[in-house]
Amino acid sequence: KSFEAEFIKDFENLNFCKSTSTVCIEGNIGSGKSTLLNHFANSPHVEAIKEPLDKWCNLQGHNALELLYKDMKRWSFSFNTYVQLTRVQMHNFETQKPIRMIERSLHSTKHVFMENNRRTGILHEMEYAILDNWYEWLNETKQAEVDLIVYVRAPPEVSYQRITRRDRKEESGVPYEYIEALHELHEDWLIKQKHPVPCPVLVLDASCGLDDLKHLYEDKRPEILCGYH
Ligand code: DGT
Repeated sequence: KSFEAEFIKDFENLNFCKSTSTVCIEGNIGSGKSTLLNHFANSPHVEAIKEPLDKWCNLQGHNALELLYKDMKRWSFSFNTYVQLTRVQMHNFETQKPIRMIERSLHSTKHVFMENNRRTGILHEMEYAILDNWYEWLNETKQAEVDLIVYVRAPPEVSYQRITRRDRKEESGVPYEYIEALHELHEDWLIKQKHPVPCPVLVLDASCGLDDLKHLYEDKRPEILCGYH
């Protein structure tokens, strides 16, 4: 009998795991994604998984993010290769909670960052092809599944102002034109849907101040948490 009870418990746990939804938070650099993640991080329903900036800034003693911005042409391929690995780890982070909330996804690495670097010639065609082959295979083998995208949408001027204000040392040389280009790529992907969008998109207007942002996130709690609140 106890075996039976254990079996039922395991089965319920299995179903519980399977019913975890992945919500990914997309938006430009400095748009307010971390504020959203922090806002919901304490909810009992949410496993909040931030971008592993610490790993990107200390990869066996190397600051990959800093190297990227110092010389994109030299480092974009290696940086994006490593980012792809850490993204897949985020998508597949095991949790018993019903919502796995992740900051960005494998899909924005492809449709925003890789696309930008392809267009500007920062990535060689062959480097792009290698990253793209990885992306396609990871996608086909269902290692980057997403149930909802929350697009934290801010004008590029607002994102740029926030980046300047927070003064992350690695981003000190990021030009406004880069933020503008990333904004257009988010718009092409998530609003104009010029590239495949893997799930429904909830668009949030994040052009307000940071305090108002928190109110906005609170108002949208039921949608963001797929009904759990
Ligand atoms: P937030 O909270 O909206 O201000 O977001 P951030 O700026 O903390 O986070 P995010 O994802 O926009 O970017 C952190 C840094 O990493 C930023 O300098 C851009 C860079 N980054 C993030 N993902 C990728 C990627 O897939 N490829 C490349 N090349 N860079 C990336």
